[in-house]
Amino acid sequence: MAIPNKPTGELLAVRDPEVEERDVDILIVGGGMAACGSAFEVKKWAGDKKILLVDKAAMERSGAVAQGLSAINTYIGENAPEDYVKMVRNDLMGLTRDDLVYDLARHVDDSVHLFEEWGLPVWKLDADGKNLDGAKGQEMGTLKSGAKPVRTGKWQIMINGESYKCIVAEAAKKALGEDNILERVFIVKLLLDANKENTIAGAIGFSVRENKVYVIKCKAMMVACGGAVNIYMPRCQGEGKGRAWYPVWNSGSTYTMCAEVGAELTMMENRFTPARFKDGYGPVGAWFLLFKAKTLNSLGENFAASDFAKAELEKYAPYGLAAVTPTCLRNHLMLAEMKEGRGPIMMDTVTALATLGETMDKKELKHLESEAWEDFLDMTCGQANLWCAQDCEPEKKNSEVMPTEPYLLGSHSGCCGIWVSGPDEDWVPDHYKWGYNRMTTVNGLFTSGDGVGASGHKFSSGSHAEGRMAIKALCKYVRDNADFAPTLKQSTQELVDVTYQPVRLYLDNCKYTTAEEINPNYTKPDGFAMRLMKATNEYGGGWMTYYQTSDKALEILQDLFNVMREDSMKLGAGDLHTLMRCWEMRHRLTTVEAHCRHIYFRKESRYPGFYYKADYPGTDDANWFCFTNSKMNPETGEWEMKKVEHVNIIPA
Ligand code: SFD
Ligand code: AMP
Repeated sequence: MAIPNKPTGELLAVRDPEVEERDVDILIVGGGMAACGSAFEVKKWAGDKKILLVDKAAMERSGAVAQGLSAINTYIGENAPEDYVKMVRNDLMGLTRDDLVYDLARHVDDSVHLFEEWGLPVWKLDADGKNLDGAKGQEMGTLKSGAKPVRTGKWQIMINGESYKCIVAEAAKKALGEDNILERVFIVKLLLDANKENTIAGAIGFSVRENKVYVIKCKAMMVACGGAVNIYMPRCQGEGKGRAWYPVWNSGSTYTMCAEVGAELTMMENRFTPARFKDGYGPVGAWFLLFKAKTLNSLGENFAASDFAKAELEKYAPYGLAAVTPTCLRNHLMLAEMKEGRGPIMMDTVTALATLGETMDKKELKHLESEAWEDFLDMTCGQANLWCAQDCEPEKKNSEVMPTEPYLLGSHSGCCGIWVSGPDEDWVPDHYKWGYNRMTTVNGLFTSGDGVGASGHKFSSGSHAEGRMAIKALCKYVRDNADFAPTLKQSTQELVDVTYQPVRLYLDNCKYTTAEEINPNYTKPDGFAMRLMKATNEYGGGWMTYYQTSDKALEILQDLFNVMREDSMKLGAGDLHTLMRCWEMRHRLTTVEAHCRHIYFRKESRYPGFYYKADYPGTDDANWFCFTNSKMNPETGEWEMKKVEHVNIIPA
């Protein structure tokens, strides 16, 4: 249960928090799309096992779908799962795990059907092929009963999704039971077992609503804390600070916490640098696919169709020119125009709406215009605010699009994450599977959604489905290891000391200065965030250098990371939200360090448009058509990197 907001403002932290110890069989960390999938599914397979879900926020509006969404980007429907596998692989420059992607494709639609059953309005086509949204769409019947969705692209369907997350969370909570859920509790570390090597045994966290630390023992765990945001300097500073495309509250906890207990990471060099409406971060998919808009350079040219663009694509496209250009290469074309001096790049909303309007009456045209607004109001309302503030009516004025700062994620158009077992089936290569679907290389530790690496394009629906698949395998693991009794290595007091270390440091020193944020003995997370993001932006291929870096720049960055790691132990917190921000910064630091270590290791530029290595321009299939995996030693903190063979299970 969430503890409600207090009207008294921020709660000051105390030196010695209350401690609550929990002993459960199954722990779900996170409350987003994947974790809601797990929560919905778990009781079917867990029997009488004790289950606990812990979310740092309130599930109703937590994670990436907090503001809602206006499309479900993965619905297989009439398509073949094999084609979905090929699309994902092509979009991610050839290197994805076909087993994971295929497995997702064969399950994802069931989640979409459930969303509709729970009340999510899905747009439908009427008998004349016209789009019906809202209640009118619902009157056409459900997808499961054969009604046709409004497809934008081959895989995407339109929804009225402002309340998408509320709907999905309600079902998850009902299935799991409120008593088995802790909200507003931030997990800081996972814990290994004292007796059984490389085996998960628990986690620690703290409440952001009361001075309380939770020490949780478990036999198995599913961690799905989303991707990583604010690891690179956002383009918006002062005036727009706090605005980002992906959810600002997802701080790399998935990757850092799993890496710290020794889980192998994969493809951490991959990032998503999305093209978005400038400053408001409005997504572009609906404009390209639903409204059939084109982007224009400053000369008014549809540059993506030029000979220059074709030549650039031929240089990099992994399987030759495909029906859909890989996302990074679409960015590459835009960046190439900008570097040639032909920016800014504009989304031609005016022509798109006028063209669609040619076959519409006045009422239909008005509806079309309101759909353009609703696309943002349903999922990125800041962009609609910006249009108002800038006096922009999209039918009269075009809007600028721009590649944003980089994000790390494994569920959208990116594929960084954790190396997991695929399904235990005979068509899956041996080095892709070790018994339990979606289990990491740590026994009993599972992940899904943004956590699973080397796949991608799962989006909201696929993350939910993957959470369901992972928890089913997890339940089997718990049954197969019924006699395992988790034992923590550290005492409860040691764990509390670790969690509240920033509070103790603050309380010991805050009286020394008059301004509490300036102190020789501690630093605050705000300043630390600026320092981290300045370093990654300048040396790690941020927007400042047009996403370009080099081994030399990355070596400088690694030195900066080393000093920041020492200084991260000097983060101080006088209240509970600052304590959370301290831990978020520690998680961000390790995650973005892993990202940069991987870019350093891979001696090529696999994802032009997402990042470039100036010293290794272009792709080098002969040496690098493989996965790159890394592992942090949980005792020493040292990293090891290796190449892992890639297999095309489904032929190109
Ligand atoms: O327009 C801790 N996404 C889209 N998906 C679609 O299907 N259609 C779209 O239209 C999509 N678009 C889009 C999308 C996201 C965003 C932000 C925008 C637009 C503006 C992507 C999906 O939303 C995304 O793929 C899934 O949500 C990923 O699911 P998951 O479960 O991997 O992550 P989550 O939902 O963000 O949840 C994370 C949870 O973890 C919690 N958490 N809890 C405890 N301790 C910690 N340390 C924690 N750290 C995090 C969070 O609170 C949250 O509950 S469009 O761009 O294409
Ligand atoms: P976005 O709004 O950019 O997050 O994209 C939403 C969906 O549309 C994702 O499935 C993208 O892969 C897809 N998409 C976005 N832009 C294009 C495009 N120009 N061509 C094809 N697919 C696209």
